[in-house]
Amino acid sequence: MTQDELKTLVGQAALQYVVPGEIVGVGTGSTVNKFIAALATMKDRIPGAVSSSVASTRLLESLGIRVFEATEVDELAVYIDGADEIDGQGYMIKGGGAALTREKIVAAQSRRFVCIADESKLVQQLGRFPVPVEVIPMAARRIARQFAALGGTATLRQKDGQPLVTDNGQHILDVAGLAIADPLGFESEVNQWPGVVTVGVFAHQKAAVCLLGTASGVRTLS
Ligand code: ABF
Repeated sequence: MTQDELKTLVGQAALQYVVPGEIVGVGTGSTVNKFIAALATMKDRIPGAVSSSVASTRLLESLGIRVFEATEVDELAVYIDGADEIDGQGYMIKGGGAALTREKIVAAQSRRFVCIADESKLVQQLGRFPVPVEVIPMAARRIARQFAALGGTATLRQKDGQPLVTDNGQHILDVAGLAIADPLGFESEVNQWPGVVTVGVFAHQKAAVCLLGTASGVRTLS
């Protein structure tokens, strides 16, 4: 099976976690796009979705799925999103799609995080994928030096020759060279650095379930 077919497989498998009658939290990325396409087949059984990005909102609405603001909803039963890396405990690196801040907010609002990914995303230890960190621009250089002290190399993410600007008007550092042995501790520490908006390690908001697309079908890690 191609990677695209594996994404379709887990996107469809995630439908079983959607609670009829309840608003569903929806993430961002190419795997989630497959889930959104599958979700359209049951759109009459849910009131709608809370979305983590402008891109997902557009796709949801184009398929006739109503999108609610996060502020209109108290709690979500489930949040379904992809990852750049996930380990056997459900800890993840996210943010390759630049939507990490809203993703973490919607994840925190949800009782259950269901991660959907192809098997290439499963790792023993987080850190091979550069960790995205959304930062306030005026703090970016100092934060890069703080990562250097931890052995990481931070690069300001660019788009069309300019620093990428997130949906929240901030910048992103991609930090390579970190071997993250303690995801909870790492997330807590970096969260305290002034100017950090969101660190792309999701340990406090880890996945309760991961649907992993493999050549032999969907493997469920929980
Ligand atoms: C989002 O999309 C991100 O947090 C992660 O960066 C990315 C995964 O994208 P894809 O499914 O396209 O690999 O979930």
